[in-house]
Amino acid sequence: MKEFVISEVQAETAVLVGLITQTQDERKTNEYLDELAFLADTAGAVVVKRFTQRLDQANSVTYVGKGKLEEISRYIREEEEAEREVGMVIFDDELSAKQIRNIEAELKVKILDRTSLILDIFAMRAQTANAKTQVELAQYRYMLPRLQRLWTHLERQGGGSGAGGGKGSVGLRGPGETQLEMDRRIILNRMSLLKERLAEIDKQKATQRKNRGRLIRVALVGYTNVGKSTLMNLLAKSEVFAENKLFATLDTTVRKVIIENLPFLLSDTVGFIRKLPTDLVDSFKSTLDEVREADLLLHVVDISHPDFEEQIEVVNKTLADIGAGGKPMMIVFNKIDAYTYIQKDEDDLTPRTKANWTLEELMRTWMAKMEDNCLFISARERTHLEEFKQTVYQRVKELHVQKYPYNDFLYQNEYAE
Ligand SMILES: Nc1nc2c(ncn2[C@@H]2O[C@H](COP(=O)(O)OP(=O)(O)OP(=O)(O)O)[C@@H](O)[C@H]2O)c(=O)[nH]1
Ligand SMILES: [Mg+2]
Repeated sequence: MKEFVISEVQAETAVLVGLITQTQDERKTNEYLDELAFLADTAGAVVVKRFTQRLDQANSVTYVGKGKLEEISRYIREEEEAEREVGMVIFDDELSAKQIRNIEAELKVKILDRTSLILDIFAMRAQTANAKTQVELAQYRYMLPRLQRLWTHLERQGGGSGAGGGKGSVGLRGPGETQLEMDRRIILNRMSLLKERLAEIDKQKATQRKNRGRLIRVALVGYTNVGKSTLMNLLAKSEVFAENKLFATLDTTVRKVIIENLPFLLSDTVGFIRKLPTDLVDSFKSTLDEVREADLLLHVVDISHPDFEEQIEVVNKTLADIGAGGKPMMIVFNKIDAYTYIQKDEDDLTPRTKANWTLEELMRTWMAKMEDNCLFISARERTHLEEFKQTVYQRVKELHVQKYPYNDFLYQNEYAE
């Protein structure tokens, strides 16, 4: 009879706020807010309203202008009167302690920004000791300069349920009350303890990696939700958690994969996203070591996403930031089954844009650009999977022969030339 029970717990509602600036036009802002809504959804909140404002740059005191803040405040009060309480307001950019304090004083609801929302999802997703330690450290890094507001904030709202607990409400998951009642000094001590613990884990991981033998290491990298884990599951016959939520994978999984006679190591790792602060990326150092030490990167791209080209850039930039730029890389365009384009009428004389390109046109362009160093597949429909495997086989074999010239377990077979 379970289906007739109406849950008493209502999802928390969220209002999103973003800016249209000189460097971020309206279309871009809307895309960012779509992504922010997806993040909110992943965290378990329902977006009920979006506010945007044109400003040259963010207001240093209140992020949006005074008038806009009042407009948001009015909206929240009206919703309250109609008994639709707004649970939180989420800002698309990282807010300073000052901005949070001022905005909270005016809006009187929970205030989150993109970073704290992502951290919240990370806390919810963290499974392994390594991931949990990394998330906790990242949360303290975020909190430390904002400690003042967290004190007052928590007195009113009550704490979360412990790092990685996964319970509690959006934005308050993570280090719980008792930990937050510590002063700055104690938090700093805690941070150095976490760092020591991570250094210990790093050492263990480095030893593990050394003991893996003479195998080529391939890493799946890419934007979040592009299908890395799905591909990993297909290749490694493993069971890595994959779903249509952001940051389904937080810790790295490494599997031994054998294509024909050739064994190699394949790792699946955390996805990247826009506006991810560098120090947050730094917190995931040991997770990202796998990427840093890989011999070959398979950069997975969701070709059905309208913004996939910007996502490619974000991933490339993040790779460079973590010191993994310049590695041998292949682009794997995934989700070709979901690719759509706008067909133009013959009498439509407006210039064609990329939105009008057929999959074939897009494929031709990218193959020219990447000098054939790219593939087009659908992990879901298993389209071109065999070609994909063959190409990976060839690339891994080349690298293997280069790196381990005296290894003799490779022998002729149908895949080899
Ligand atoms: N239409 C379509 N969907 C796909 C394809 N491959 C994966 N997906 C879906 O895309 C979503 C994300 O897949 P994941 O494998 O979890 O993606 P990921 O890159 O590991 O994501 P994170 O771990 O969150 O960074 C899931 O709902 C998959 O079912 C594909 O070829 N076509
Ligand atoms: Mg994944």
